[in-house]
Amino acid sequence: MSMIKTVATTPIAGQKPGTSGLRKKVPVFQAPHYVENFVQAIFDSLEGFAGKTLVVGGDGRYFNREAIQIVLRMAAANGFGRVVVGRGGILSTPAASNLIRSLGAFGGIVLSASHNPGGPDGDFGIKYNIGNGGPAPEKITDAVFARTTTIDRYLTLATPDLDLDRIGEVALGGATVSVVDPVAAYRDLMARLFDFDAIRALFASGFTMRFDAMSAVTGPYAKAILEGDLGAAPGTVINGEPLPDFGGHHPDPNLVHAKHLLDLAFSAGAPDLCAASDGDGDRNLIIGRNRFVTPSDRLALLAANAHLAPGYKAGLAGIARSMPTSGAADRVAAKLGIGCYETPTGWKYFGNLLDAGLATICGEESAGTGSDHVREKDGLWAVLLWLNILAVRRQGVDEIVREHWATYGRNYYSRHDYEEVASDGANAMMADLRAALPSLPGRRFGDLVVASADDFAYHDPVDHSDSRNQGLRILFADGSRIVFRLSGTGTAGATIRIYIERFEPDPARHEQETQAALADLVSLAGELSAIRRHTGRDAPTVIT
Ligand code: VG1
Ligand code: CO
Repeated sequence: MSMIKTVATTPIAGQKPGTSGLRKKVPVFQAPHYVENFVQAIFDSLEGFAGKTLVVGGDGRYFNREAIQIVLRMAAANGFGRVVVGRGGILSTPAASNLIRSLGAFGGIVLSASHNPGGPDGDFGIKYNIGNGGPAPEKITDAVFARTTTIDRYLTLATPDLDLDRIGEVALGGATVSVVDPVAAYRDLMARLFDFDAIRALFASGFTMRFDAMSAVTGPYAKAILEGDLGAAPGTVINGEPLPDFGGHHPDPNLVHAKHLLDLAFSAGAPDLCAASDGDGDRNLIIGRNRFVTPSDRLALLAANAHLAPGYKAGLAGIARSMPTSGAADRVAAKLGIGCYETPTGWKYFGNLLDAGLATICGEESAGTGSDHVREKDGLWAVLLWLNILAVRRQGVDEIVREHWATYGRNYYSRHDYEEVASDGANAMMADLRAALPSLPGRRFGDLVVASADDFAYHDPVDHSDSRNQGLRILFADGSRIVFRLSGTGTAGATIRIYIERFEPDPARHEQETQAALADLVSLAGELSAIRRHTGRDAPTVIT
């Protein structure tokens, strides 16, 4: 048995987990002791894992393999009994969540910066997930951060790198490392949730699809399930090999970075469905022929139709959405007579609601949708649920969306991001706006009258914890909203997100162009925040 090494270290600044773990540029993680400090801070913040199992895997981005070797040695040195790692160091975020749950593991470490670009100058990230398979709650991330500021040593082993490409078990110090097929357990889970026979019949009837894995982690999963199990034509999955730099692309399945799919979906001879997922496999993009479906509408549509899939045939216990996500899902919950929960941004806030059986389906406007099958959002799951619904309803995406709007009304929705602005300007803008909130209710701007304005705070109904300062909301009398938030996942400067929503009940007015439908709210958002003055920017960098 190899000797455990205790290495002296000193705190390194800036190891503060954000919305979804710690995210920084790759060179930051490559600095001496940086990864080790953060991983030891995680282990020092946990209790009772001696002899237990840890799941480890990542999205295959640059530095994934190096970081995993560090984590494996440290997990063994810190006393975990078993470490389960995906072959090649690969595990999509939802597959990691599933493995933690199905193995009854103590927790897991997921190496990913999600939809952020990869490569030597790209981003990297480390996230800790707890035994329910979900992201660590604030209580733990706060403890981890506190520990990074006092840490003075970490534990590791003096052992050579392990071969991560061969499935099997190998001893590492006092622990056993199991290298497992990253796809198998996830594929079995999907087969239990969805009617694979019905989806196979859909493809056999001539249904066509394009799934872009964006050279990121979902390639192996999508090929095995869509082309393998479900009989989609070879070539349905494009960019299906995970690459360390995602082929130089930005693995974010939005209208900017997946514009080629939008163009395809609106071209002559478009496939019936265009879909994509992000770097770590937890986001989804859904575009029907001539119909883009907004992420907020995706949540509402899946919630309204989930009962058509075997895994949800008993109906939903409730629906949860992040605060900035549109209210489209609330209308579905109201019609179904089930609970509806509004949480801060970030998947970690859904965990308690799912564990307590209060919610079955959750979603965020940032293109994450998921259910109680794991404790992360799940890109391929969302695509498969769409396929199951399409297989049962035998209607096109566009027709289903229009029927939905006719039934519930349409929530016009858009997010405007101002990326990499100077932090001082962004903070000053938010501070000014926060100070102005109490003066807004009752004020009239054209047709818009402010009903209320606040800084969103969340009281968790399960563990009774409180989270404050989760976004500035301005709510109007007609149900429209403007929300301002600073991103917690960026790695350079600050990113301001402005979320704009307007509800339109009249079916005769459901075919407006989105930005046109929201124009008055967009200009009011600019006016109230003085964003030009604070950031020097004339326009957002990304509109989704
Ligand atoms: C963004 C999204 C948020 C999402 C988070 C992680 O956070 O807005 O909805 O949960 O990314 O997504 P922020 O703080 O930058 O707005 V992923 O695909 O990284 O796991
Ligand atoms: Co992601």
